Parts: sequence; C-alpha cells; structure tokens
Amino acid sequence: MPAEFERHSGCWMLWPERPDTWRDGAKPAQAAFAAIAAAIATGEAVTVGVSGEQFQNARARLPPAVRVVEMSSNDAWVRDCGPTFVVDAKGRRRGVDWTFNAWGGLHGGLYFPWDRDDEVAQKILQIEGAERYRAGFVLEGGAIHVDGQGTCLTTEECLLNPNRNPELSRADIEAELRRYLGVSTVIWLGKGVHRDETGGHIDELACFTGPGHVALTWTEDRKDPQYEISLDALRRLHQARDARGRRLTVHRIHQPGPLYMTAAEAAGIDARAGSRPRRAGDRLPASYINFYIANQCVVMPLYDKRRDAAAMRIVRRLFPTRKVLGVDTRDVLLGGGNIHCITQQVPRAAGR
Ligand code: KQY
Repeated sequence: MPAEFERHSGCWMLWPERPDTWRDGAKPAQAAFAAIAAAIATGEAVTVGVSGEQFQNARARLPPAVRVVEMSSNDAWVRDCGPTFVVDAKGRRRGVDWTFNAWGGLHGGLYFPWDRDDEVAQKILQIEGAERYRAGFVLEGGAIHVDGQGTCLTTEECLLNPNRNPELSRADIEAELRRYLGVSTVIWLGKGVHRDETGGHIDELACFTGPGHVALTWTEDRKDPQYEISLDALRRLHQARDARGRRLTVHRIHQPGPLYMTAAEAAGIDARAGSRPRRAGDRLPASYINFYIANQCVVMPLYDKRRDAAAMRIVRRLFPTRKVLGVDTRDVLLGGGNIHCITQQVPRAAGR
C-alpha cells in the first residue's frame, strides 16, 4: 500500500444525506463536503458517489471539475467502506475490499443496515478498472496508516476489538495486514482519540507525514482523558522501529477544544432506531490529524480559533512542498469523523 503522501491519480468521496448523521437535512455538511472536494480538486481528480435522489443537488453544489457518479451507500465515510488501493512491483494497481460492518456490527456498530456501504469498494473498483481482493476480514481504511515502506500504524482498541474479527488473535491480524497491505512491520498504539465512536481509529490519533515521521494529536491538559491516551501513544512511538529499522520522529499537534455538541446542533439531527443517538453536550472527537494529503495540498480541518493557526503552522512545516488549505469542518465532525474519513486516495499506477 503506497503512503498517502505519495502521488495520487485521484480521490473518491461520497455525498452526505442521511438525516440521522447530518444535521438540518445535511445541508451544512454538504457545503463542507463541497469545499473539501474543491480544495482537493486543485491538484487531483475528484469523484463523488451520490444517490439517485441527490444526484442533481450534488452536481449543482460541486465544482464542475469534480466528477459526480450515481452510487448508493448507507452514509458518506468512503475511507472506511471504500477500497484500500495497493500497487505491485510492476506498478499495477489493485484494491482490497475489506468486509465492512459499520464499525462494530450488532455489537457497537453505528447504524443498521450497512449492506450498501459494504458494496461501495466493489463499485469503485469496477469504475477504476482495478482488480479486487475481497478480504473476509473486517477492517476500515481509517483504522490503518502506512508509510509506503513496509510499516503499518494501527491501534489495539480498534483492531483487537471483538466486534471486528473475534476469531483472530493479534498475530493472525498482523498476518492479514502483512498479506493485504504488503507491510512487514505493524506498530500498535493503544487507544484512539477520546470519544471516537469508531472504536479508536488511528486516523484521528496519528499519521505518517513522511518516512520516519509521525504526527500525533496532543494535549497539555493532564485532567483531559486524552492526555494519557496521547502520552501512551508517544511512548510507544518512541520505542518503535519502522520496517527499515528507523526510529520515528514524532510531531505533536495540540488538539482543538475540547469541543461539544450544542443543543441546537443535536436538535437538528434525526433520531432513528439502530443509529447512534446524538445529545447536547456530547464531546466531539476533534483532532487536527484527520487531514487529507493531496498531490498539491494538505486539506485540514479547522474548528477552534484558539488552536487552528498553531496547528496549521506545524502542518505547513511538515509538508513544505504543499499548500495547506484549512476548511471549517465542524459539520463533518458532528457526524463523527473528519476530512480523512470522507476521502480515499487512488495512488498513481504505472503509466497513468
Ligand atoms: O474515523 C473515521 N474514519 C470514520 C468516522 C465515521 C463516523 C461515523 N459516524
């Protein structure tokens, strides 16, 4: 699996519409998704999958350069239900179609049903003309990060959760990651971001920003439950060696907030049996780590005037050849994720 910071031929997104995830009929989320698609489209081809009902609306709201295709799904988290692209030694691109169970199936999953989401990877691979490996292994793309040089970063909280692959041991799971991603080293962090509803995805907590470099969400507030989580991650990262035997340099980015859902925001989200309820005062899993590394730019979430500028300065320093474009993504955060969770890169293949 190439690293996200390697060259892409494109990026996939899905269009938000379900009213039990997105407040106010998904209009504010649609505006945020459109701004994110426009930022990424400055340097790579963007395709957005959308239901038949929303096709004309999405087409009207997205920039003309963005390709819009009809594709049904249960929600809009393509990082997790879309394919993970891999490239072989000859530069041929294929896709892994992981089994998707809505972040935990009937034991902690976020909605039911998820059958349309589980077909998204197959549909994207058909459109991309890429061969598909259907993995009988439950995994979401947000649960893994790779450096493209044989190292995978993940969390115990998510991958060892019995609501994903209860029959597999840690060693079995590492073997599956090696088999599908072509990695040789798995670095396990402990818990994901406090109140992350996916069960501890790595893509809110930490990511590779280059070979041997990892960005980590951080807080200086010892009373915040995030403090122990980030400190444990920092210690593990300092002890780790990557697939090439290097020590990792860790770049700490102070988290925003803490941020909480307001009463007006919670009131704008439909209640639905089987879906996670949203309540005023819920702490939001906000982190600056959930950015998308595009060819020409890094598109990063902004949500807190007290912290945004400092976070952007660090991200600019980590990606000196790219522009850093900030987008106000509070409305994506209200759905439980952010920019990385709603994007999926297609790495460049030989000759394309
Ligand atoms: O963290 C992610 N990769 C996805 C977040 C999904 C939240 C669903 N409500």
